[in-house]
Amino acid sequence: MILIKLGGSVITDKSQYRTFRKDVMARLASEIAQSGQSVIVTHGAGSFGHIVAKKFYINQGLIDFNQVPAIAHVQYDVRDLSQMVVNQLRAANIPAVSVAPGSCFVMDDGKLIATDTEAIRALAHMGIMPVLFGDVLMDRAKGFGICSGDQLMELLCDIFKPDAIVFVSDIDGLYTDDPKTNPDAKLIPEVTKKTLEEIRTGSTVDDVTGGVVNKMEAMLRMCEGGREVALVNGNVPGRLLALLSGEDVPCTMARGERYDNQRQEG
Ligand code: IP8
Repeated sequence: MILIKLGGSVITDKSQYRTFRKDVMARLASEIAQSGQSVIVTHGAGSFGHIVAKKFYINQGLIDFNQVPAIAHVQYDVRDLSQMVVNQLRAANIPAVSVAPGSCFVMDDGKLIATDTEAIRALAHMGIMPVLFGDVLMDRAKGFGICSGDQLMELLCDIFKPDAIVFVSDIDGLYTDDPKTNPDAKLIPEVTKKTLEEIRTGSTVDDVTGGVVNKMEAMLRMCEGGREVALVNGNVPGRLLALLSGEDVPCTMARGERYDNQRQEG
């Protein structure tokens, strides 16, 4: 099974409030369907989440009660986006259902507490793809906070122990510098904990849950046991399908140590 996160920067226009990139989502859904792989999709919030969340500093937790209507506002918008995502998956003949993390999980000081995952497991067992997404969650310590799609990927990784993980983004992978501002920036094909420490890059648009480096850190945590975790460009038609089909494509691959290597070294 392969876990895929569709980044908000691919499925929405992050600079325009509530702009769904329907054609891109339809193409990605069809690439997933054509691959024939068993897949679970999670998605980011893009301009359905980050713009209002930033305006009302929702990731800082409860500061004043003017934030409260904004919580409901963001939750409404990201649920709307998720229905649009699911619509395109279903149009590609993938039985999928949106599962709102803010309605079934809480956080504790920013840490996701997902005690009851039975429904998610049962859906997948039944052949229905549970589609989770970046959302506003209630937080035991801070009142509320933001749970990113990347945090949910780590949860799903624990639940489903996937064979591989793919992060679909709007760039070819991790670069030595920001490729949007530095034409000499070079794509890094493989990243380890060590190479990541040497890299400094950032997102060019406002993002309340961090940029590429944060994503890479999450990816490195998930490649335990030798699992491959890829960051690939979803804006290039056919690239996701090629990756899922085992072809060599431009991307950044995070590779962890295999347990057997670790044992040999130890
Ligand atoms: O787009 C953020 O999720 P992400 C969720 O995966 C909100 O970082 C509500 C901004």
